[in-house]
Amino acid sequence: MVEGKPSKVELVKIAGAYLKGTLAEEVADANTPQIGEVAATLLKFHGSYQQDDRDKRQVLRKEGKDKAFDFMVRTRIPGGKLTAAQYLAHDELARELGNGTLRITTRQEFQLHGILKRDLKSAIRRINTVFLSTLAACGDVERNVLCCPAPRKDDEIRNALQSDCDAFASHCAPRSSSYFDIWLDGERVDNPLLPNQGPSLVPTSGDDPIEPIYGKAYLPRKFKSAFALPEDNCVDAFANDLAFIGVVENGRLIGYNVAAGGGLGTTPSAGKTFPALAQTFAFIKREDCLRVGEAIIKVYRDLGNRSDRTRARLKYVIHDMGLPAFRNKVEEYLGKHLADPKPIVVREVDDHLGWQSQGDGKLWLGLPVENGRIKDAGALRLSTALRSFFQKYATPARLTCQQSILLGDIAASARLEIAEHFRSHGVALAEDVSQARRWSMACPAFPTCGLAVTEAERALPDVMTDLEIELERLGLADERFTTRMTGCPNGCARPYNAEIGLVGRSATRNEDGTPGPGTYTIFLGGSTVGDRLNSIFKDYVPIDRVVPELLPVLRRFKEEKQANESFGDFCRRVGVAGLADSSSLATADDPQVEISLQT
Ligand code: SRM
Ligand code: SF4
Repeated sequence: MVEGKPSKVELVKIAGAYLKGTLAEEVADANTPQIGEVAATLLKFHGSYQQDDRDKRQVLRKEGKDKAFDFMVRTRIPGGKLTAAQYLAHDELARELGNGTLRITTRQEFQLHGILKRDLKSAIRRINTVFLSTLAACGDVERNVLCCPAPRKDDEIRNALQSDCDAFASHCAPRSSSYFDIWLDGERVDNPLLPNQGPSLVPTSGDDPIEPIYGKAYLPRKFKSAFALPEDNCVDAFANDLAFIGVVENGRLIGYNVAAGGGLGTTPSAGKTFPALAQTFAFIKREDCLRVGEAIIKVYRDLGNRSDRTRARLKYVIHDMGLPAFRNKVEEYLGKHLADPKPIVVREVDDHLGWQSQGDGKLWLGLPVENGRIKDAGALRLSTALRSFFQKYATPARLTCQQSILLGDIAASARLEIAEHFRSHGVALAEDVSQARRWSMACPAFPTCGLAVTEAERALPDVMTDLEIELERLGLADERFTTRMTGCPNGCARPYNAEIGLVGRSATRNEDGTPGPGTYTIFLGGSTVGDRLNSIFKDYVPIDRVVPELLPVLRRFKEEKQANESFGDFCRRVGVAGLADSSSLATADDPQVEISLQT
């Protein structure tokens, strides 16, 4: 354990007496639109962040007014599994209490934005009435547990994977009663996602009677887990603190290779921080999943850095002590030896979009949702289309880690009608979207995220339009590669293992004082399956220069790529230094490249 003065957040957690603090009183106080810093820290564990509208910040400041405070509310949805009623409840909340939009996150959850303090309790309560929960969607605990969401009814392996995910999520949910006391007036909704009150499976002397897994100070920082299959790493397992990679023998899921220590957040100015991918260190049987997961969480609980939050993730524990010593520690907590990992390779990723067979005679439709934002805007009426779809068909759905939605249980006879329904609302189906856009993602950034330095969600669509034009011209429109943009280095859209990562670098301002698009670091050379970090190609690139900077590299890829070589693999083979010379391949008939060579 790293010795040192506990950070402010550690003191808040201890004083908060199991996530209670003065949260209930501050939320109920009708005299202010915001809550204090201490209560806001505890609120995160309950699934909500206090934010303010950053588009309005500058103007309000000039007028001598306070920030326009509101709240983001995140719903925990293990494996992204939803019913139609749960979807419709969120849709209603977004329109009645939020900013009218709903956001699918990179971790299979929903976020509501723009909830006012006076509506916060009602929003959280209403989410619970449809048997979902916001508890532990944020905060220093196990977050939403990811799982391949494909609703294949005839696939025993996926069904087993999804059921292990559900059990793990329930086992790791915090057990204190504060959540129910504050938001549900003490009532415990009969919710399958709420904490399993069973005993600790790996008891340690440090166990707390109320929170046996976490203890009174909870974890040093957030903790993220995922369940994946080698042939389908759609959850981006290696970006997680803990990854269970399914091992299949004779058509049965017999267990998991366990990987630990993934995490992408970094502060470029602090050399001690870095993105890392999870490293595989053991094989476990399926039945040991909860015990091993709990042991790993407890090792982290006890050894994680509680004085410096920038170095508090599990990846730093493993980096500092080494993987073999970490494995020994986990074995010590478990009280038994772990087997070596099986020789399996994570080799593919499926976004599950388009029309697909469920294996029970029905279909699912995987609908791409650009950057996860469900909204009505101009000709796009996605929000209306999804609402009327769920009202009419009442089918279940799944959220993906690529910020999209799978609509399940569709009769083959309804296929044409449903395709027409979405298209008539301006919604593109998977086959209408370019490969480049389909495999792109952006985090929310402005105006909601308090940490954003640049645009992301609002900027990426135009970048993709420019990129699509160039890819078409180069004859590369069918290439599949991942492009991920974030508004700061925290990595919420997982840019550091993408084939093209665009990470917000420095802020700019528009003429009216609102935040401008900013400049970006371009990273190249991650892999499609997410098992490799990328490298910096160019830094401080203004948004309108992103595509011109990429163009010479794409041209060279077109000329020099080897058979079946992906864009990420090509960039890795040539190396960023070699790629930087690619501009010599630019031609004069390329107007964008001319500009880039002139300046
Ligand atoms: Fe994230 C903080 C949004 C996935 C790494 N993330 C935030 C906050 C809460 C900003 C804040 O602290 O004030 C953002 C809220 C913005 C808003 O307005 O909604 C935010 N993160 C998101 C989401 C919504 C992005 C998205 O495009 O979907 C994702 C929500 C996932 C969920 O449902 O739980 C989201 N965040 C991620 C991921 C990707 C993942 O987990 O697969 C990462 C990288 C993996 C990792 O954890 O390292 C990620 N978010 C961070 C970090 C950096 C953590 C670190 O170790 O340094 C922060 C900053 C922090 O925690 O202090 C952060
Ligand atoms: Fe906010 Fe940065 Fe995360 Fe984007 S990457 S949501 S800007 S914290």
